[in-house]
Amino acid sequence: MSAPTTNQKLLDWVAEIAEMTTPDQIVWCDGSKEEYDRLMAEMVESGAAIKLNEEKRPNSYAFNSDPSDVARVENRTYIASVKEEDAGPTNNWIDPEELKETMRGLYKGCMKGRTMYIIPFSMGPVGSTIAKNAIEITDSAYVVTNMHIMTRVTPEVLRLIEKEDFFIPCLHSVGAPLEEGQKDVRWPCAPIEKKYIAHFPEENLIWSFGSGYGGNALLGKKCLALRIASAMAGREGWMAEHMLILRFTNPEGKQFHIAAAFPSACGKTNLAMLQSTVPGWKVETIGDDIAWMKPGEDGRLYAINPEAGFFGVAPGTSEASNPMALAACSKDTIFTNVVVTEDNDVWWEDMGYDCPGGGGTDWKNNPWKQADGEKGAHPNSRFTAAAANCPVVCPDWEDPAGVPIDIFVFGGKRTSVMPLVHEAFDFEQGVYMGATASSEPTAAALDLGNVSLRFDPFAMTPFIGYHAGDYMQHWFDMGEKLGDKAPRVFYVNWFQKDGKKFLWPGFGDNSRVLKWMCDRVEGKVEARETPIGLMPIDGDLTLDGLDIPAEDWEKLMKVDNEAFLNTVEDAKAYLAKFGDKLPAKMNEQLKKLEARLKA
Ligand code: O2Y
Ligand code: MN
Repeated sequence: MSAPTTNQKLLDWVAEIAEMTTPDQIVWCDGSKEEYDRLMAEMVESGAAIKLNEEKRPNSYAFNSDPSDVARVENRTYIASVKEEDAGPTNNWIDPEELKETMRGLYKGCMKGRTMYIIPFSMGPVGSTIAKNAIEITDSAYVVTNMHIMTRVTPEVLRLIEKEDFFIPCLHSVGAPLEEGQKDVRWPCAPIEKKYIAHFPEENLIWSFGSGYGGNALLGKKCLALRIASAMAGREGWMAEHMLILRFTNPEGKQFHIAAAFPSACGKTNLAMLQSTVPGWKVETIGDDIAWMKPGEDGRLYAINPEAGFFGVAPGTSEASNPMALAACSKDTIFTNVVVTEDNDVWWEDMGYDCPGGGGTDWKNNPWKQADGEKGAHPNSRFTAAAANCPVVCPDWEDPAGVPIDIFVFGGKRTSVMPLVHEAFDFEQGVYMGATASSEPTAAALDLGNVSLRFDPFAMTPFIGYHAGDYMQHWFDMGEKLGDKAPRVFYVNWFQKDGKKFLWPGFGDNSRVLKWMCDRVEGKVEARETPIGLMPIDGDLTLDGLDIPAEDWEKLMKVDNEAFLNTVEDAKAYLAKFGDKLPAKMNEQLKKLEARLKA
């Protein structure tokens, strides 16, 4: 196949990688439906993919990964900056030259017996000034088909690369060469000690080896759109954040755009597709995971979703929790590590109904019966679904200009202490809130004696491609640049409990909290000052139709100064690890908060 580009940088890179990895053949991908169908047909033929029931789940496929390759591998993920101090305390660091030498050894001949696919893709609407063009080289057809859904794969990207002479190179191999006559396995990958997810931020370069799964292999997502992009954004004055983006429209048609960051298992995808329970208010989805944001000519912050699909967690997705995500994966979807039912549909735990027929084939590809009590789907099983198939996607979700962000929301999972919602007095306090977002330790962490809070600044801990202290400073700098056009900042906690009972109903009723935020932005409601921030005056956050006892509401809105001071102590201990890279403004915020709590 002749190369469909004249860009010498790209041609040289492809030649260098082909020489190192020695694939049997090279295929330049075009992102067409024909390409997708052909690769899927080949994978069904080889036994890697299962074609699902066309009547129940049109144009959809299921895959089972190797049991050792089921999630992102943070302990094998590296930020190989030239200087160790530039990676900071939240990242694994190896000297870039040393890492390249090790990885070159692994890449040598690693595509033998396989096809090398070259995927031109755009993160963001093609040609948007906020988007980036990239090339992923991979030896996995599963990766190619997932990239078709998660990114924009098109030869137009090659034209842009020719014009701009710039692309972000992403190299991926499953790390499992095939000897002459050797039969392939269903899910090739390398053992854990050979897996490397490597980022070279100064070179905008990604090298991934040994895993075929999700964020380790679909390199546009966490590797490019967060780790490399956050480093680029820090240098260039924009933002790459682990945030959903939604539009909330009031009955008069006024639109508010909200970007929200939550650690995993806080219902981010559910919030992005929320069904509002506030009469006349409507949520539409722009993205469920990542936001790229740049100041526009009017001085406001404009956001795009760099992705084109959702790589959502299947278990727990149900008509009750997220009907819109279910609808998005009703067709044209790739499922990974779910149960395939007897009639070739899919099922997972907490889908809202028992497995039809009582069983099927589990994520390990074994016969499985629900009644036996073992889980059928892996807890990190996924659906890869097109955003365009989500019934509540914004009609203009692909507007290359992006949407102006009015509100940032941060959150964590706390069963007490942190009230339902509070607003920052100003953007700088908002940065403090994002930087100290925290959750209570899981039962497993408690077992290990890890009793203090788990901090996850901006829900970005595993995704900041440089020093987290510099990243916090970048947030302050963006606030200064945006001035009075900066988004307002809020902190929410949906998870307060009384014993086993959640105090707040959550799900669609979270729209009530979002409405209060919008009313604040519009200046429709005042707020009461508390030591931690601004909070709703009773009656302003609508509870109509909810059955929340007065004492529960009191707990949801309570600020316990003593208890909050313990949170501040935990924050201080956590932030100490940033040393002199901790922005002075963070210390200022800590002091001010402490003083307000002690007053
Ligand atoms: O385990 C993986 O590879 C997927 S991780 C993921 C996928 C979609 C959205 N967010 C995440 C995450 O880890 O934040
Ligand atoms: Mn995520």
